[in-house]
Amino acid sequence: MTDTSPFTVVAKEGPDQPPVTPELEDLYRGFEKALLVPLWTEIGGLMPHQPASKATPHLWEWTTLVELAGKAGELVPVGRGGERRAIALANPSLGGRPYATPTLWAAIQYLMPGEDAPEHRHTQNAFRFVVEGEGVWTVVERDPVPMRRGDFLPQAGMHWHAHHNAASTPMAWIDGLDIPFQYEVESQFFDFGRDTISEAEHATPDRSRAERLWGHPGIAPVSQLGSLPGSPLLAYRWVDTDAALVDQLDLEREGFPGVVEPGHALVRFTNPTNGGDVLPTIRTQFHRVTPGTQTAPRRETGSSVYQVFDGSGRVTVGDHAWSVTRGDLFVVPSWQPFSVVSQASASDSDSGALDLFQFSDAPILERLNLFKSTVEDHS
Ligand code: GTQ
Ligand code: FE2
Repeated sequence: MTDTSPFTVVAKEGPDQPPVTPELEDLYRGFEKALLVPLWTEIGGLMPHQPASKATPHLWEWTTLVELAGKAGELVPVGRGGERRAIALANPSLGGRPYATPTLWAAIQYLMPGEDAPEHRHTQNAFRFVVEGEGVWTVVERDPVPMRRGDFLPQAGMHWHAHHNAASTPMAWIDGLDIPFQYEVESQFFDFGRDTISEAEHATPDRSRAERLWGHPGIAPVSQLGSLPGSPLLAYRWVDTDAALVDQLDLEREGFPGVVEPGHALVRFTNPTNGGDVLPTIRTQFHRVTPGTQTAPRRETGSSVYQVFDGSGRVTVGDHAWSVTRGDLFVVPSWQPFSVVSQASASDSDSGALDLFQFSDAPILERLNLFKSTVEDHS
């Protein structure tokens, strides 16, 4: 490397490569000085024959996350500046960045009894998903929305939001955001809101105003019609998700279509204004795999993060495999084959099936005509 260049142009060996002469070396040093890289030399993995993700398949156990988040609850206050007691999953091969995948942020967030996370807004699209507990209300555009086990709560970019814990116990949940994607394309804006929300916003209604307006299946408020890029429905409740999955599997038993493959119900959370994904950059889905079922290995461009909501099983991603149980989170990098085996659970609190919450960057890839998926045969 020369004194001025941050990189080295390395001659490649091969029949179609020029002989490495002193003149060629001079040319390459000239490229370095001028900050130029010729395509015919060793650039390294820039145009692979198929996606070769930098991310590694990885599993984070929920028990570990909750234990560490609980300690943070005792030691680290939540307030302006830090903004959130959120602890991000850092993929082991993404250079120490707090990224679960090259595009997706996944974090456990934790609020102690009575605590408030201050109001702010940002271009990053976000959601919350609750695997256990209740007592926190997320306040989006001054609308308090209760959060309970199984609930999915999207919150599109640039909406003001704060959270408060009205219960006498701590609460943990997961956040998914497009932070790494927006960091990469440099599109972020962020504003502080009020340090403390009003007394009225500390209310603890059973349903949000958003649900009263938008939470009726197939029915929309006429004065609000028109396609919105993010879902105006701020909570998708567990009773509804569970009923959709139960019905899909019942229909399969009765011989009617619905399931994505035998023993595997799959539903997507959609935006009631246009039927598309709930967030412009993030797709969210829920899987139920009946005990004994093995899913066919599937590859997709783009990356996913999964959280086990219920049940237990064995997950295979590329050449990694793990036994998983409630709350565990794992990453499926681009184009890595992914399959699960649902195992009958010994725990009484589990329903028996393996329930998986999934989020991915599929809307980005689809919009750019880069989404591709294949299912492999298995027997
Ligand atoms: O709850 O507002 O995990 O702004 C990361 C950034 C949560 C939030 C995160 C955020 C939030
Ligand atoms: Fe936020």
